[in-house]
Amino acid sequence: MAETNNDAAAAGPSSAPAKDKKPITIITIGMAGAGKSTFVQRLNAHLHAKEPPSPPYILNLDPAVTYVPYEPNIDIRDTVNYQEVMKQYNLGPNGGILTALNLFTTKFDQVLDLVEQRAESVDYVILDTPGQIEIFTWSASGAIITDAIASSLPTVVAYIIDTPRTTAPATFMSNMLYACSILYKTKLPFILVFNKTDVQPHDFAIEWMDDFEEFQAALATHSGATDSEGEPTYMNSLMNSMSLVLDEFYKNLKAVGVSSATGDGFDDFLEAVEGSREEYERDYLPELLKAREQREKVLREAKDETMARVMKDLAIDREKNPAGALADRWDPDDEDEDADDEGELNIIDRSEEKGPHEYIDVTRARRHGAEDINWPRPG
Ligand SMILES: Nc1nc2c(ncn2[C@@H]2O[C@H](COP(=O)(O)OP(=O)(O)OP(=O)(O)O)[C@@H](O)[C@H]2O)c(=O)[nH]1
Ligand SMILES: [Mg+2]
Repeated sequence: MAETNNDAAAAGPSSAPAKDKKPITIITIGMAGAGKSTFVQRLNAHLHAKEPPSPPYILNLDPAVTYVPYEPNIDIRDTVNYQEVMKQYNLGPNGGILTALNLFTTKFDQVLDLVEQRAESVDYVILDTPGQIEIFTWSASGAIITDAIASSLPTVVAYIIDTPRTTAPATFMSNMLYACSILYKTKLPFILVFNKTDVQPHDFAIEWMDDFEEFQAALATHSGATDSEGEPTYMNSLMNSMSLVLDEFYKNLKAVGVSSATGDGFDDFLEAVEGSREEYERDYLPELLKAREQREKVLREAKDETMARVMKDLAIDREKNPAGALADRWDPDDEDEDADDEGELNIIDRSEEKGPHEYIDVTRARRHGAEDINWPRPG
């Protein structure tokens, strides 16, 4: 059953008291099948059931999904037809999703306008991203969407993890490394959401994150930890060392366990989101403003420097050759017929070169009509 999120209920002025806080954006990211869409559905239901209800504003950014278990306020599928994009651009499924997302991103200013119009009446804006994680996390459009939204509203990344599928130490580590790469790429507040806790409780993960020795112990007992001579395998030593590095990364994160199936843990998740708002305002926002100011300063300086260099060059020229400077005036009467040819780039378009059958037949060339030469034939 789709959760209803109709416009009248969502964000109506009566549904939420006047508030001074901006809404917070939750970007759900996670491996294919981790439960992102189910998570968004459950979060939507949870927020509707709150006292007072707080219906969120939901964006579906997955162009290839056939069914979403909630009713999004903005759906990428209304703007781009992914099947058509595949056909038109001759693409496979991933290229199709990526191109559809790129096309949608070109209209993202309109999306932001719509979101900003609701800023007074909603507390949460939720983004559901495409199934293939890298399409969002490693594409220009994913970065543009993330930056655009994060520079206008407090934003947090909810990294959804398929807990039952991450119980093996090596899988756990690769999932955490992926999370780490997204954290460093977006620099946004980050919540690790261990989903599907109804199937597999997430305490093992919390233990491994709190104490790297626990993780190393799990690693040592896992099959394939030692080679035939009883020495730790190369992979095992590598993971051992990496667990020390990740220890630092875990300290900057919040981790919660939820079940999108039963609704367990969603209050904890919302609490972590509130903490992330503070983190955004404390860490991200000042950096964002600083980066913006820096960018403007660099542009201003580059412009001033270029102008100064041009003026200096001009002054040197005039000093060296005062007469030249006087003569160096543009005179419209002095225009040369051939002047246009000077400085012209001679780029050759090889596709326009003549083919063998198009060469002039010199045996038929005539300098004037009366000329009649008999070209001797060889032999
Ligand atoms: N038991 C259990 N199953 C879940 C939970 N969350 C999601 N699932 C199941 O996991 C599968 C994938 O869920 P989706 O929500 O489609 O996952 P997704 O990450 O959006 O998937 P893609 O967008 O296709 O990558 C579905 O069969 C869900 O029913 C949960 O908390 N518990
Ligand atoms: Mg999905």
